[in-house]
Amino acid sequence: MAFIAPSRRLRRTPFSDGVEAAGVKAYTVYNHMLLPTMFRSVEEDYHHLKEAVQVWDVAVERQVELRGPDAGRLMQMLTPRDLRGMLPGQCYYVPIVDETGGMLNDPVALKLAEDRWWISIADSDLLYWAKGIAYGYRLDVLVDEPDVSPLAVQGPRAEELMARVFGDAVRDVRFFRFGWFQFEGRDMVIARSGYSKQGGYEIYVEGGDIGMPLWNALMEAGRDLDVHAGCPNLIERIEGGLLSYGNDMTDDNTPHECGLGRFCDTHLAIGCIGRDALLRVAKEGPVQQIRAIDILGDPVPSCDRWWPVWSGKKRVGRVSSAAYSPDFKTNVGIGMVRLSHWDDGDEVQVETPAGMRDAIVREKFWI
Ligand code: THG
Repeated sequence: MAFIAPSRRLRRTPFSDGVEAAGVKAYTVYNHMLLPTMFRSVEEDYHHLKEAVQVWDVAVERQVELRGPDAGRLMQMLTPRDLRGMLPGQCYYVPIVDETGGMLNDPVALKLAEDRWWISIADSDLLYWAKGIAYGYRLDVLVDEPDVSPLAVQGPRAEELMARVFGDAVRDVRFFRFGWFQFEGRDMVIARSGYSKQGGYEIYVEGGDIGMPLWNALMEAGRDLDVHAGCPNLIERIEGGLLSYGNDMTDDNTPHECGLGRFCDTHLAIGCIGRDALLRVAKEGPVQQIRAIDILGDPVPSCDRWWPVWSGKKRVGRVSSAAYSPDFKTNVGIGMVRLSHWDDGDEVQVETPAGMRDAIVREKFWI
Protein backbone atom coordinates (compact mmCIF):
# COMPACT_ATOMS: atom_id res chain seq x y z
CA MET A 1 0.00 0.00 0.00
CA ALA A 2 1.12 3.52 -0.79
CA PHE A 3 0.78 6.48 1.58
CA ILE A 4 -2.35 8.56 1.99
CA ALA A 5 -1.83 12.19 0.99
CA PRO A 6 -2.73 14.64 3.76
CA SER A 7 -5.18 17.47 2.99
CA ARG A 8 -7.72 19.58 4.85
CA ARG A 9 -10.49 17.11 3.89
CA LEU A 10 -8.69 14.44 5.89
CA ARG A 11 -9.04 16.02 9.29
CA ARG A 12 -6.40 15.90 12.00
CA THR A 13 -7.56 15.79 15.62
CA PRO A 14 -6.68 17.86 18.71
CA PHE A 15 -4.51 14.89 19.79
CA SER A 16 -2.69 14.23 16.50
CA ASP A 17 0.53 15.87 17.72
CA GLY A 18 0.60 13.47 20.68
CA VAL A 19 -0.24 10.49 18.50
CA GLU A 20 2.64 11.29 16.16
CA ALA A 21 5.09 11.90 19.01
CA ALA A 22 4.09 8.46 20.40
CA GLY A 23 5.17 6.86 17.10
CA VAL A 24 1.89 5.95 15.41
CA LYS A 25 2.60 3.41 12.64
CA ALA A 26 -0.74 3.21 10.80
CA TYR A 27 -3.97 5.15 10.40
CA THR A 28 -7.35 4.53 8.89
CA VAL A 29 -9.86 7.18 7.79
CA TYR A 30 -13.08 7.40 9.80
CA ASN A 31 -15.64 10.18 9.59
CA HIS A 32 -13.19 12.00 7.26
CA MET A 33 -10.65 12.07 10.10
CA LEU A 34 -7.46 10.24 11.09
CA LEU A 35 -7.91 7.21 13.35
CA PRO A 36 -4.73 5.48 14.54
CA THR A 37 -4.79 1.70 14.10
CA MET A 38 -1.33 0.64 15.28
CA PHE A 39 1.48 1.90 17.52
CA ARG A 40 4.07 -0.81 18.27
CA SER A 41 2.37 -3.71 16.46
CA VAL A 42 -1.26 -4.85 16.55
CA GLU A 43 -0.17 -7.82 18.73
CA GLU A 44 1.98 -5.77 21.12
CA ASP A 45 -0.77 -3.16 21.42
CA TYR A 46 -3.22 -6.01 22.14
CA HIS A 47 -1.20 -7.48 25.02
CA HIS A 48 -0.52 -4.05 26.50
CA LEU A 49 -4.23 -3.08 26.33
CA LYS A 50 -5.12 -6.20 28.34
CA GLU A 51 -2.38 -5.63 30.95
CA ALA A 52 -1.98 -1.89 31.51
CA VAL A 53 -3.72 1.29 30.33
CA GLN A 54 -3.85 3.13 27.03
CA VAL A 55 -4.92 6.60 25.92
CA TRP A 56 -6.79 6.52 22.61
CA ASP A 57 -7.36 9.38 20.18
CA VAL A 58 -10.94 8.56 19.21
CA ALA A 59 -11.82 12.10 18.13
CA VAL A 60 -13.27 10.38 15.01
CA GLU A 61 -16.23 9.52 17.22
CA ARG A 62 -17.82 12.82 16.14
CA GLN A 63 -20.81 14.15 18.00
CA VAL A 64 -24.07 15.04 16.29
CA GLU A 65 -25.64 17.46 18.75
CA LEU A 66 -29.43 17.85 18.97
CA ARG A 67 -30.47 20.93 20.93
CA GLY A 68 -33.91 22.44 21.46
CA PRO A 69 -37.49 21.55 22.44
CA ASP A 70 -37.77 18.80 19.77
CA ALA A 71 -34.36 17.19 20.46
CA GLY A 72 -35.90 14.17 22.21
CA ARG A 73 -38.52 13.75 19.51
CA LEU A 74 -35.88 13.80 16.75
CA MET A 75 -33.69 11.34 18.69
CA GLN A 76 -36.61 8.88 18.90
CA MET A 77 -37.29 9.30 15.15
CA LEU A 78 -33.76 8.03 14.49
CA THR A 79 -33.81 4.81 16.53
CA PRO A 80 -36.02 1.79 17.27
CA ARG A 81 -34.74 1.72 20.87
CA ASP A 82 -37.35 3.07 23.30
CA LEU A 83 -35.85 6.21 24.85
CA ARG A 84 -38.70 7.11 27.19
CA GLY A 85 -37.01 5.70 30.28
CA MET A 86 -33.64 7.30 29.54
CA LEU A 87 -32.41 9.86 32.07
CA PRO A 88 -29.89 12.69 31.73
CA GLY A 89 -26.50 11.20 32.63
CA GLN A 90 -27.11 7.95 30.73
CA CYS A 91 -25.52 6.58 27.56
CA TYR A 92 -27.42 4.18 25.28
CA TYR A 93 -25.99 2.13 22.43
CA VAL A 94 -28.59 2.84 19.72
CA PRO A 95 -29.09 1.34 16.26
CA ILE A 96 -30.01 4.14 13.82
CA VAL A 97 -32.19 3.01 10.92
CA ASP A 98 -33.58 4.48 7.70
CA GLU A 99 -37.14 4.16 6.38
CA THR A 100 -36.43 0.58 5.20
CA GLY A 101 -35.06 -0.48 8.59
CA GLY A 102 -31.49 -0.49 7.23
CA MET A 103 -28.66 0.42 9.61
CA LEU A 104 -27.33 3.95 9.06
CA ASN A 105 -25.07 4.02 12.11
CA ASP A 106 -24.60 2.35 15.53
CA PRO A 107 -23.63 5.21 17.84
CA VAL A 108 -23.64 5.79 21.56
CA ALA A 109 -26.27 8.40 22.46
CA LEU A 110 -25.73 10.63 25.49
CA LYS A 111 -28.68 12.43 27.05
CA LEU A 112 -27.14 15.63 28.43
CA ALA A 113 -30.50 17.21 29.34
CA GLU A 114 -34.14 16.86 28.31
CA ASP A 115 -33.46 19.18 25.37
CA ARG A 116 -29.85 18.29 24.57
CA TRP A 117 -28.30 15.08 23.15
CA TRP A 118 -24.99 14.00 21.73
CA ILE A 119 -24.92 11.15 19.21
CA SER A 120 -21.39 9.72 19.21
CA ILE A 121 -21.31 8.35 15.71
CA ALA A 122 -19.63 5.48 13.87
CA ASP A 123 -18.32 5.96 10.32
CA SER A 124 -21.22 7.39 8.31
CA ASP A 125 -22.46 10.95 7.73
CA LEU A 126 -25.38 10.83 10.14
CA LEU A 127 -25.38 14.63 10.45
CA TYR A 128 -27.09 15.03 7.06
CA TRP A 129 -29.80 12.45 7.76
CA ALA A 130 -30.56 14.16 11.09
CA LYS A 131 -30.58 17.65 9.52
CA GLY A 132 -32.83 16.47 6.69
CA ILE A 133 -35.37 15.00 9.09
CA ALA A 134 -35.31 18.08 11.33
CA TYR A 135 -35.89 20.35 8.34
CA GLY A 136 -38.43 18.12 6.58
CA TYR A 137 -40.57 17.74 9.72
CA ARG A 138 -40.11 21.42 10.68
CA LEU A 139 -38.73 20.40 14.08
CA ASP A 140 -37.69 23.03 16.62
CA VAL A 141 -34.16 21.68 17.05
CA LEU A 142 -30.62 22.68 16.19
CA VAL A 143 -28.50 19.94 14.60
CA ASP A 144 -24.73 20.40 14.31
CA GLU A 145 -21.28 18.93 14.93
CA PRO A 146 -19.77 20.67 17.97
CA ASP A 147 -16.03 20.95 18.71
CA VAL A 148 -16.04 17.83 20.89
CA SER A 149 -13.33 15.16 20.62
CA PRO A 150 -13.51 11.97 22.65
CA LEU A 151 -10.33 10.67 24.25
CA ALA A 152 -10.61 7.11 25.55
CA VAL A 153 -8.69 5.68 28.50
CA GLN A 154 -8.90 1.89 28.30
CA GLY A 155 -7.42 -1.10 30.11
CA PRO A 156 -7.35 -2.62 33.60
CA ARG A 157 -5.45 0.35 35.06
CA ALA A 158 -7.78 2.98 33.52
CA GLU A 159 -9.65 3.72 36.74
CA GLU A 160 -6.43 4.34 38.67
CA LEU A 161 -5.08 6.69 36.00
CA MET A 162 -8.35 8.60 35.69
CA ALA A 163 -8.60 9.02 39.49
CA ARG A 164 -5.13 10.58 39.52
CA VAL A 165 -6.11 13.20 36.92
CA PHE A 166 -9.79 13.84 37.73
CA GLY A 167 -10.08 12.77 41.40
CA ASP A 168 -11.54 9.73 43.15
CA ALA A 169 -15.12 10.62 42.15
CA VAL A 170 -14.53 9.18 38.65
CA ARG A 171 -14.36 5.76 40.31
CA ASP A 172 -18.09 6.06 41.05
CA VAL A 173 -19.14 6.52 37.42
CA ARG A 174 -21.05 3.36 36.44
CA PHE A 175 -20.98 1.57 33.05
CA PHE A 176 -22.74 3.62 30.36
CA ARG A 177 -23.27 6.56 32.75
CA PHE A 178 -21.45 9.87 32.65
CA GLY A 179 -20.68 12.77 34.95
CA TRP A 180 -19.16 16.23 34.63
CA PHE A 181 -15.55 16.66 35.77
CA GLN A 182 -13.02 19.47 35.59
CA PHE A 183 -9.55 19.66 34.07
CA GLU A 184 -7.66 22.94 34.24
CA GLY A 185 -10.92 24.71 34.99
CA ARG A 186 -12.73 23.23 32.00
CA ASP A 187 -15.86 21.08 32.29
CA MET A 188 -15.77 17.71 30.55
CA VAL A 189 -18.24 14.88 30.22
CA ILE A 190 -16.66 11.61 31.33
CA ALA A 191 -18.44 8.32 30.63
CA ARG A 192 -17.62 4.76 31.67
CA SER A 193 -17.57 3.34 28.14
CA GLY A 194 -15.26 2.62 25.22
CA TYR A 195 -14.61 0.41 22.24
CA SER A 196 -12.90 -2.42 24.17
CA LYS A 197 -13.91 -5.08 26.68
CA GLN A 198 -11.07 -4.15 29.05
CA GLY A 199 -13.00 -1.43 30.88
CA GLY A 200 -12.34 2.28 30.92
CA TYR A 201 -13.61 5.74 30.21
CA GLU A 202 -14.29 8.18 27.43
CA ILE A 203 -13.58 11.87 28.00
CA TYR A 204 -15.59 14.19 25.74
CA VAL A 205 -13.08 17.00 25.29
CA GLU A 206 -14.87 20.24 24.44
CA GLY A 207 -12.56 22.70 22.69
CA GLY A 208 -9.57 21.46 20.68
CA ASP A 209 -7.17 23.76 22.55
CA ILE A 210 -7.35 21.68 25.74
CA GLY A 211 -6.66 18.41 23.89
CA MET A 212 -2.86 18.26 24.12
CA PRO A 213 -2.70 19.55 27.74
CA LEU A 214 -5.05 16.71 28.76
CA TRP A 215 -3.15 14.14 26.64
CA ASN A 216 0.13 15.18 28.30
CA ALA A 217 -1.36 15.16 31.81
CA LEU A 218 -2.61 11.58 31.34
CA MET A 219 0.75 10.42 29.98
CA GLU A 220 2.66 12.00 32.88
CA ALA A 221 0.28 10.79 35.60
CA GLY A 222 0.43 7.24 34.26
CA ARG A 223 4.18 6.85 33.80
CA ASP A 224 4.50 4.21 36.57
CA LEU A 225 1.34 2.47 35.26
CA ASP A 226 3.08 1.96 31.89
CA VAL A 227 0.51 4.14 30.14
CA HIS A 228 0.95 4.20 26.36
CA ALA A 229 -0.78 5.69 23.38
CA GLY A 230 -3.13 3.11 21.90
CA CYS A 231 -6.14 2.76 19.66
CA PRO A 232 -9.09 0.46 19.10
CA ASN A 233 -7.43 -2.92 18.67
CA LEU A 234 -8.54 -5.16 15.82
CA ILE A 235 -7.91 -8.45 17.64
CA GLU A 236 -9.46 -7.41 20.94
CA ARG A 237 -12.58 -5.92 19.37
CA ILE A 238 -13.22 -9.09 17.33
CA GLU A 239 -12.75 -11.23 20.45
CA GLY A 240 -15.31 -9.00 22.14
CA GLY A 241 -17.76 -8.98 19.23
CA LEU A 242 -17.71 -5.18 18.92
CA LEU A 243 -19.09 -4.38 15.47
CA SER A 244 -17.57 -2.02 12.93
CA TYR A 245 -20.08 -0.08 10.84
CA GLY A 246 -19.20 -0.24 7.12
CA ASN A 247 -17.25 -3.46 7.67
CA ASP A 248 -19.45 -5.87 9.60
CA MET A 249 -22.74 -4.23 8.58
CA THR A 250 -24.09 -1.65 6.15
CA ASP A 251 -27.42 -0.02 5.34
CA ASP A 252 -28.40 -3.34 3.71
CA ASN A 253 -28.68 -4.91 7.17
CA THR A 254 -31.36 -4.60 9.82
CA PRO A 255 -30.41 -4.30 13.50
CA HIS A 256 -31.71 -7.84 14.02
CA GLU A 257 -29.32 -9.23 11.41
CA CYS A 258 -26.55 -7.43 13.27
CA GLY A 259 -27.43 -9.08 16.57
CA LEU A 260 -28.62 -5.71 17.85
CA GLY A 261 -32.20 -6.85 18.42
CA ARG A 262 -31.58 -6.49 22.17
CA PHE A 263 -31.15 -2.74 21.62
CA CYS A 264 -34.52 -2.45 19.80
CA ASP A 265 -38.00 -2.03 21.29
CA THR A 266 -39.65 -1.51 17.94
CA HIS A 267 -43.25 -1.80 19.19
CA LEU A 268 -42.63 0.88 21.83
CA ALA A 269 -40.48 3.19 19.71
CA ILE A 270 -43.35 5.35 18.48
CA GLY A 271 -42.10 7.89 15.96
CA CYS A 272 -39.08 5.89 14.75
CA ILE A 273 -38.81 6.41 11.00
CA GLY A 274 -37.97 2.76 10.32
CA ARG A 275 -40.56 1.37 12.70
CA ASP A 276 -43.11 0.07 10.17
CA ALA A 277 -40.41 -1.53 8.02
CA LEU A 278 -38.84 -3.22 11.06
CA LEU A 279 -42.21 -4.48 12.32
CA ARG A 280 -42.81 -6.00 8.88
CA VAL A 281 -39.48 -7.83 8.70
CA ALA A 282 -39.65 -8.81 12.38
CA LYS A 283 -42.70 -10.95 11.60
CA GLU A 284 -40.63 -13.40 9.59
CA GLY A 285 -37.43 -12.88 11.56
CA PRO A 286 -33.95 -12.43 10.08
CA VAL A 287 -32.57 -15.04 7.65
CA GLN A 288 -28.93 -14.13 8.29
CA GLN A 289 -27.16 -12.92 11.40
CA ILE A 290 -23.80 -11.78 12.75
CA ARG A 291 -21.79 -14.59 14.26
CA ALA A 292 -18.38 -15.24 15.73
CA ILE A 293 -16.35 -17.33 13.26
CA ASP A 294 -13.41 -19.44 14.37
CA ILE A 295 -11.16 -19.79 11.29
CA LEU A 296 -8.81 -22.73 11.70
CA GLY A 297 -5.18 -22.93 10.64
CA ASP A 298 -2.32 -20.45 10.34
CA PRO A 299 -2.81 -16.70 10.89
CA VAL A 300 -4.92 -15.15 8.10
CA PRO A 301 -4.06 -11.85 6.38
CA SER A 302 -6.14 -8.76 7.19
CA CYS A 303 -9.68 -8.69 5.88
CA ASP A 304 -10.07 -5.72 3.51
CA ARG A 305 -13.00 -7.22 1.58
CA TRP A 306 -15.74 -9.68 2.43
CA TRP A 307 -14.55 -13.29 2.35
CA PRO A 308 -17.20 -15.73 1.10
CA VAL A 309 -18.35 -18.39 3.54
CA TRP A 310 -19.18 -21.73 1.93
CA SER A 311 -20.88 -24.93 2.89
CA GLY A 312 -19.62 -27.18 0.14
CA LYS A 313 -20.71 -25.47 -3.07
CA LYS A 314 -23.34 -23.26 -1.40
CA ARG A 315 -22.51 -19.71 -0.34
CA VAL A 316 -23.87 -19.28 3.17
CA GLY A 317 -22.36 -16.00 4.31
CA ARG A 318 -19.36 -13.71 4.50
CA VAL A 319 -16.55 -12.88 6.90
CA SER A 320 -16.05 -9.13 7.40
CA SER A 321 -13.37 -8.97 10.12
CA ALA A 322 -10.62 -11.42 11.06
CA ALA A 323 -7.35 -11.56 12.95
CA TYR A 324 -5.12 -14.10 14.67
CA SER A 325 -5.70 -14.10 18.43
CA PRO A 326 -2.59 -14.82 20.52
CA ASP A 327 -4.70 -15.53 23.63
CA PHE A 328 -7.14 -17.94 21.97
CA LYS A 329 -4.56 -19.34 19.52
CA THR A 330 -6.95 -19.27 16.57
CA ASN A 331 -8.16 -16.81 13.94
CA VAL A 332 -11.09 -14.91 15.41
CA GLY A 333 -13.62 -13.55 12.97
CA ILE A 334 -16.92 -11.73 12.61
CA GLY A 335 -19.27 -12.69 9.80
CA MET A 336 -22.83 -12.70 8.53
CA VAL A 337 -24.16 -16.25 8.23
CA ARG A 338 -27.38 -17.64 6.74
CA LEU A 339 -29.95 -19.22 9.05
CA SER A 340 -29.16 -22.73 7.76
CA HIS A 341 -25.62 -22.50 9.15
CA TRP A 342 -25.76 -20.07 12.09
CA ASP A 343 -26.04 -22.59 14.96
CA ASP A 344 -23.21 -22.96 17.45
CA GLY A 345 -20.70 -25.50 16.14
CA ASP A 346 -21.84 -25.42 12.51
CA GLU A 347 -18.93 -26.25 10.21
CA VAL A 348 -18.25 -24.06 7.15
CA GLN A 349 -15.38 -23.06 4.87
CA VAL A 350 -14.03 -19.54 4.52
CA GLU A 351 -12.46 -18.41 1.25
CA THR A 352 -9.49 -16.31 2.45
CA PRO A 353 -6.72 -14.82 0.31
CA ALA A 354 -4.54 -17.50 1.92
CA GLY A 355 -6.78 -20.25 0.59
CA MET A 356 -9.91 -22.11 1.66
CA ARG A 357 -10.08 -22.67 5.44
CA ASP A 358 -12.26 -24.78 7.65
CA ALA A 359 -14.16 -22.66 10.15
CA ILE A 360 -16.65 -23.05 12.98
CA VAL A 361 -19.62 -20.80 13.58
CA ARG A 362 -20.03 -19.70 17.20
CA GLU A 363 -23.01 -18.13 18.95
CA LYS A 364 -20.83 -16.48 21.60
CA PHE A 365 -17.77 -14.28 21.06
CA TRP A 366 -14.52 -14.96 22.87
CA ILE A 367 -14.77 -12.22 25.51
N1 THG B 1 -17.77 5.08 22.01
C1 THG B 1 -18.31 6.26 21.62
N2 THG B 1 -18.64 6.49 20.35
C2 THG B 1 -18.45 5.54 19.42
C3 THG B 1 -17.92 4.29 19.77
C4 THG B 1 -17.57 4.07 21.11
N3 THG B 1 -18.78 5.79 18.14
C5 THG B 1 -18.33 4.88 17.12
C6 THG B 1 -18.42 3.43 17.52
N4 THG B 1 -17.77 3.28 18.83
C7 THG B 1 -19.86 3.00 17.59
N5 THG B 1 -20.00 1.58 17.81
C8 THG B 1 -20.09 1.01 19.07
C9 THG B 1 -20.06 -0.36 19.17
C10 THG B 1 -20.13 -0.97 20.41
C11 THG B 1 -20.23 -0.20 21.55
C12 THG B 1 -20.26 1.16 21.45
C13 THG B 1 -20.21 1.78 20.21
C14 THG B 1 -20.32 -0.80 22.90
N6 THG B 1 -20.92 -1.99 23.06
C15 THG B 1 -20.90 -2.67 24.32
C16 THG B 1 -20.96 -4.16 24.03
O1 THG B 1 -21.47 -4.53 22.98
O2 THG B 1 -20.49 -4.90 24.87
C17 THG B 1 -21.96 -2.26 25.33
C18 THG B 1 -23.32 -2.04 24.83
C19 THG B 1 -24.33 -1.93 25.95
O3 THG B 1 -24.41 -2.84 26.79
O4 THG B 1 -25.10 -0.94 26.02
O5 THG B 1 -19.84 -0.23 23.87
O6 THG B 1 -17.05 3.00 21.52
N7 THG B 1 -18.49 7.22 22.52
